Amino acid sequence: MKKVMLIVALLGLVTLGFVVAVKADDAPPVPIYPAYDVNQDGVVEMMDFFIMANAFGSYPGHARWNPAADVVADGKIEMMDFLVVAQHFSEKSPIIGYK
Ligand SMILES: [Ca+2]
Repeated sequence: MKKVMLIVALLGLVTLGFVVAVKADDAPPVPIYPAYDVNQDGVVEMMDFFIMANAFGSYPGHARWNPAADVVADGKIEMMDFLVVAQHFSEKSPIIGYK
């Protein structure tokens, strides 16, 4: 009887180890922030403006095009994108979903 209990206990540990190993491989969910948090880091700050400035005046296919900087999603990086980011400057971004 002790052998059976030992085998059951070992099988349980192996199963538990397998479950823990599978869970450890799961990547944590990545939060999604509003488009005005251009670099998606949870806060609207100067780095978002730097990214937008680098893409300013661009459009899809342009060498400096960065879709993340197209905050208003109209296919061009212009002042309106900056104005939206400016409206939220220094705010913490709310999480709107997960990848
Ligand atoms: Ca940011």
